[in-house]
Amino acid sequence: MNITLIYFDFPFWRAEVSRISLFLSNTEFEDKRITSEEFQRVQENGVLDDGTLIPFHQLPCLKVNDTIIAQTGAISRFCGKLANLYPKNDDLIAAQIDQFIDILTDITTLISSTQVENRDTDFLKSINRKLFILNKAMNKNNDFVVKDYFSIADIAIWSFMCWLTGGNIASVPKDIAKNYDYILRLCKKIDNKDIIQKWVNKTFPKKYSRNFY
Ligand SMILES: N[C@@H](CCC(=O)N[C@@H](CS)C(=O)NCC(=O)O)C(=O)O
Repeated sequence: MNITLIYFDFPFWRAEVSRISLFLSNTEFEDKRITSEEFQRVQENGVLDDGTLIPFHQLPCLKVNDTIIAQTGAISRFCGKLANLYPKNDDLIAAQIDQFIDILTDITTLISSTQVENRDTDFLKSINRKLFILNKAMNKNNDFVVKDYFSIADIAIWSFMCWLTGGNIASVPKDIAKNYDYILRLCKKIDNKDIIQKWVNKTFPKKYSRNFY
């Protein structure tokens, strides 16, 4: 299989879940990172400068041989299966994993759809409400969010929280996770995995801080 993951040169969860799945599964892939200038053209025309079709004019996109796949969830599930981070034959586990990917999408949309100048205390309250709900929905007794199944949902939550606590989102304080025990516990666990450390050392920008501790 010839695989190319297309996104920006930034460790955002929408792409990281799939990049890490491919890395963890030892699947060779091209980690194609485009500039914001090229992305402006993609938004307009739906093609990369090299002619690759970007069907919904959005990123991430995955190219597998001659087939292009769009949408974070679809791409994550495909790559997750290659890494045994998503089940091939267990619909119930799969659905439980999906629900966590989907709530991260909801929170991401909540943030990205709010203009920086409109981020007041209600904005922060609504983010905290979502984190409170996510924390409450997490499994208290098991190692990972879905029972003992290490999955793309764990990597997605960790990566999402890297972004959320990184100090780069206007009006979101770095210590926003401090009251959410289960989220923090999971993030520390994922952060301490050798494979994650390897990936972080290999690809993360030096100044990209994570605040789980
Ligand atoms: N529903 C898409 C949303 C992806 C998305 O919003 N990507 C952003 C970059 S992080 C984007 O392409 N924004 C431009 C646009 O939506 O036109 C997914 O789940 O992948």
